[in-house]
Amino acid sequence: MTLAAMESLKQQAGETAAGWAESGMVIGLGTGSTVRHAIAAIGRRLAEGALRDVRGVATSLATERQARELGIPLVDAADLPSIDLCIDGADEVDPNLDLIKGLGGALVREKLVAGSAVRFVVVADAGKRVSALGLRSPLPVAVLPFGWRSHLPFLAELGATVALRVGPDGSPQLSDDGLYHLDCHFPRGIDDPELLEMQLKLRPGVVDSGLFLGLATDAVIADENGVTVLRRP
Ligand code: DER
Repeated sequence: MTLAAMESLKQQAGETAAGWAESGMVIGLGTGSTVRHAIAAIGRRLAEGALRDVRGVATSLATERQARELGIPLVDAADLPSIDLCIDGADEVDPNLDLIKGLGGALVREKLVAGSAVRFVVVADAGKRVSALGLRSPLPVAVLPFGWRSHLPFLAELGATVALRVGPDGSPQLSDDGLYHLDCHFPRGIDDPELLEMQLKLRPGVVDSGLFLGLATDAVIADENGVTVLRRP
């Protein structure tokens, strides 16, 4: 598939989800190349007057910048209110709408915002669909830089091959919250995502994992034949 064709799928998914935004809503704005299209469409609808009194909660500095450029009013994240609708991309989507997220580097904020939302809509191209989590994407785990190497034997014990995420200059990439990401490859996929999530969350120094289990209510998936809307079974 060409880059332009892929971009068009992302646009269709993003714009479909943006159509669910209603006046007066507080909307969680995810991070990534698919949800950018949803944010752009919300900005357009606001500018045209088709939407009013919408406030956004940005999940990253990049999203905050985009929203400000489009004139989407933002809520101070410190006052995180209950969110009517959250729209975000994903790295993997399984048949239960459980997700792997975090390759975009914003999983901690994304999970907090998605977890505060009444409705969490995932937007993705069909290439993100998997039969089981971990088959295609590594699982990002966000950790404090302090003592980060101490997690390597623990993660290896859980079956992961781990890569510290680095920037173009080879130095560790810091998230907006000053965290490192350990990208965990599970060669045969993740057997028991709930158990793995619990093991990760109990580990001191681990801030959060890219497993988004039971959070998504809907998914908008685009492929060459158009857009499919899925609801959590
Ligand atoms: O969760 C993430 O960090 C992902 O990267 C996700 O947002 C998907 O991004 P994409 O739409 O750019 O593939």
